[in-house]
Amino acid sequence: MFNYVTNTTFAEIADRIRAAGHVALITHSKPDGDAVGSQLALRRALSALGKRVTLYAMGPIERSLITVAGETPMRQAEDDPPYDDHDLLLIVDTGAWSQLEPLAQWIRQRHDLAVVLDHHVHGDDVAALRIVDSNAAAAATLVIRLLDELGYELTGGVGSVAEALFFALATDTGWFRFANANADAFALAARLMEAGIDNSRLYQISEESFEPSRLAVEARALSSLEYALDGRAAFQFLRLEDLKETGASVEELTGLVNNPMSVGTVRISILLAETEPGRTKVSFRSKPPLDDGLWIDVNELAGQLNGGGHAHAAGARLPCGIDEAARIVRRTLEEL
Ligand SMILES: [Mn+2]
Repeated sequence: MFNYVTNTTFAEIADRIRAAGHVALITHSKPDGDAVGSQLALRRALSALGKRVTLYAMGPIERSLITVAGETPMRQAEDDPPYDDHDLLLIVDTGAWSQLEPLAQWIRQRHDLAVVLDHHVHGDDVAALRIVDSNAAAAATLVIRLLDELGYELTGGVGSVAEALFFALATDTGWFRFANANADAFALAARLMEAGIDNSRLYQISEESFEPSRLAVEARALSSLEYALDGRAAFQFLRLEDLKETGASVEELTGLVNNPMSVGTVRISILLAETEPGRTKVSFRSKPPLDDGLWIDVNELAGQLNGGGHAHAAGARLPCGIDEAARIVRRTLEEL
């Protein structure tokens, strides 16, 4: 397997940025809050430093992310292919070809110009230079280190760099509840709040701005709940008709996998959603070990299904219907 480790320094990346004429900002398709927040922070900061920067997005973008983006321009890579004159590609929050698919071929031809900033355990040789820190709570904590290296002075307020970084950090740590919310994460949060961000505004944008269809599909997911392994595993199932009848989109399923974690016995929660006929999206969450030492590395579990993520939050996509997907996931879980 490719050795996905750091091979450069923030200082070297900062030099590359200083020397660059036109920077491309890239993240994984179907971006989450950390992905877009990290891109927005870089777009805003590098522009303020006088750089020409283009931010590319791929796949559907949740409405909350569009709200946070505000006036900052984002270019949909599928509709508007990248410019030809980029001399630096900054890829954040992923280093995996499977997550870069719409731009993968384009990036492959520019390997020497590409730089990755990532906090995932696994990745591919997508870039000549890379910083990988799986202890980082979010890609945003790597972005701030790069901005510090560039001497960027942090600004607050609506549409600011601090706001984008806070949104990234807060969403990737489940608003500072998950196991990845370490001391660095809280220290960065404090620094961003001192720069002047409205955290309750961001919370409302992220967690309290859904359509009624979200609650309707959440009710469906909860009513499908099944326990396994003596109550240690929780499964939720969303079928095609659940999405159709509630009018919920795939983006509205974000976070539903967390609900069963409120039950004490549950150590792993799994949500299976058939998003298209013959395609099932599987989300995994696990709790850090308590005294019993029992825990499941869901990154490893997802990896066996050609997916990935983090030790406590991961996902995979299976090219089959939900019943077959459920059989495969149960079998893989039991083997672990
Ligand atoms: Mn992330």
